[in-house]
Amino acid sequence: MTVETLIPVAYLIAAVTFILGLKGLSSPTTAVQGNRIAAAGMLIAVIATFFAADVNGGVPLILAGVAVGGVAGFAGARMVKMTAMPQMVALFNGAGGGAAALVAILEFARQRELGVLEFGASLATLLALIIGAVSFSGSAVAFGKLQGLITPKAFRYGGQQLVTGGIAAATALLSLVLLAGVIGGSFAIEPMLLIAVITLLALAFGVALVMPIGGADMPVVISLLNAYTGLAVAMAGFTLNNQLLIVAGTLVGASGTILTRLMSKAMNRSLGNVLFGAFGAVTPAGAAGPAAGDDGRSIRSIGPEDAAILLSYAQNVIVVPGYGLAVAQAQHSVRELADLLESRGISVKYAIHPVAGRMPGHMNVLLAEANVPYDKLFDMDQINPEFQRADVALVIGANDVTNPAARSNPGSPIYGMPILDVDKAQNIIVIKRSMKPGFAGIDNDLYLDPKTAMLFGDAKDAVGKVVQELKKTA
Ligand code: TAP
Repeated sequence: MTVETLIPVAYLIAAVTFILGLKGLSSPTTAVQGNRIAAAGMLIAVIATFFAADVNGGVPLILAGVAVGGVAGFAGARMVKMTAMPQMVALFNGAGGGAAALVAILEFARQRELGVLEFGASLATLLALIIGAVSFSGSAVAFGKLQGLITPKAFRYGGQQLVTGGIAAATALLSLVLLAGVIGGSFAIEPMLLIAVITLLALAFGVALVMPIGGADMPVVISLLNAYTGLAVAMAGFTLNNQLLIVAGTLVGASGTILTRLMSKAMNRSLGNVLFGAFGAVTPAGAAGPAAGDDGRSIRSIGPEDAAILLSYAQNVIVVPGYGLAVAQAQHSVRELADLLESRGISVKYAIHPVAGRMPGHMNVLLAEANVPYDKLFDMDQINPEFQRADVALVIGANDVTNPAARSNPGSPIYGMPILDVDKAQNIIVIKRSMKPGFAGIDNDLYLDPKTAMLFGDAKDAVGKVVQELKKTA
């Protein structure tokens, strides 16, 4: 028995750990463990690959690549702010797609040189190349939009769909020409030239696909591109005859697809609407209701002292965290506030909207960081019936996910998106810095509700002041 015969066994173990890891990631209580299991599996897979016969001479180069990539990935992951995580995921994801495309190009060139090109493998190689290149350039645009390097607004022009469709059609046509050459054994056009043009077209298609999508939809797009990368990697697995790549790529493709569907569903949108619709592209002033004061209603602003009094008279408080809580890093102050209220016999629960923040599970991760017990976190469906019994709904840096226009205004871009029924609470305190809209760019009628009191300020600072005021009343 040679070491090489053990490689499939190592790959099998790795594949099992990936599945167990994914299972672990499905709950906050087991997520860290799931991540570790999958990472251990990946280590096994990487080590096993070094013993593959065809890696022979390349070990020093691979080690150099691992060192450069490892250091960059490690430093990036340590330095990135939680709020910039979607960009980071886009970047890593794009790198995966790009890698699959490069493998495809090199493998096609190698097989051609050896004269062993055949239809099945070439088809897989082409798919890895095209999907990988689309994912690479699409992810780069998504990164640029979220990082503010290019406009986060939807970029549109007349005849856009025709141009995008033309790029797709040209890619498909040249791919057919290439495959016909593989089948016939002779090429009308130099195949590596065809590969180069197909690569450029696929890169252009990725750009054309993501540019018309508004910033608010970017997390969904990143999840979709993630699924593409998985598919590209699986195809590269067929090309290289590597079972682990096929399994890992398929897992990424499937989980990315499921996540994309879940996110679209939470926003009550079809994937087609995300990709070709207008959400995040339009910011019609007042589309979600009158601007402050338009119809005689006015904003009621309070200070930390009033907020503390309101909270101290409550029996049931529901905290509604949103993106602003993440920006302010207010999770520890919120925990302190909740502890204080609970020590006085007040019930505190957290309402978690599936797309609160900027990435799936954003609020869960933040609150877990402050050791908020998981059993105090409630999904939208669980908590919504409880709002009418809540004495105070304390909205901290959340906006779109509380906007009643989603229920009542068919003209609103977020109409139909399920929201947290904050407006049903007896009293509402909203902590945010200004009257500026959230990510969807629309006004929030909740702020004009007579039951709503606005506590303007940075979330961490404002919650800290409320805690101080509460302590005075002890
Ligand atoms: P948003 O609607 O984006 O609102 C966040 C609010 O936080 C803003 O109105 C902002 O108002 C406030 N804020 C910002 N910095 C703050 C600070 N330092 N202190 C206090 N407040 C601060 O957030 P949301 O309610 O969480 O909704 C998430 C949005 O992202 C939705 O539109 C959702 O569809 C979209 N989205 C999310 C996801 C995922 S997976 N989470 C995916 C796709 C899309 P001020 O500027 O006035 O402070």
